[in-house]
Amino acid sequence: MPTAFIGLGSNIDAPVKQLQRALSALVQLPDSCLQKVSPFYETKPMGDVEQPNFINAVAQLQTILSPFRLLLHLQKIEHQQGRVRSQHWGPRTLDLDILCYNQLLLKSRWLTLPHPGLLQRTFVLRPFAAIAPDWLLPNGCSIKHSLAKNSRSKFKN
Ligand code: ROI
Repeated sequence: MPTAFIGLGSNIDAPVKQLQRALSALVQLPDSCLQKVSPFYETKPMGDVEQPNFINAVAQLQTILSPFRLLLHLQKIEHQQGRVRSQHWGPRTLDLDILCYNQLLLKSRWLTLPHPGLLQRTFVLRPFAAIAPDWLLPNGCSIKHSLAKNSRSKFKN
């Protein structure tokens, strides 16, 4: 079965509860099995918008849903938890991103895999490394190595 990693983030309306509720929804996804969940991390907001700190985590899922089916399910969960797409890079009740789907490289209008911001975002790499340090990205680099490189980089969040 393919393995997918999902990034979770929230910074309004009780963020920890939002992530817990999202994880219950992930448990109930069809044709899928939630395998691991990272600790929750409080992180400084990336971007120039003044807003509350985020709670971020990463979940590992085994699934036979295609990446696009999985994306539709995640969007439904975001919607059920009150996500409205308002301000660009502004606060959000729940963000669910597919970070990786096996070693798949994909560029489409709806979905880019791995997630295009993955290597720049410490708030994603740190929880990812907590559950799957040796996971290999399509570029051949492990998550723990990517995190180490990110920590040395000036262009990070
Ligand atoms: N910043 C942090 N720390 N965590 C996020 O999940 C997050 N998500 C976003 C923006 C607003 C870009 N900043 C973030 O969408």
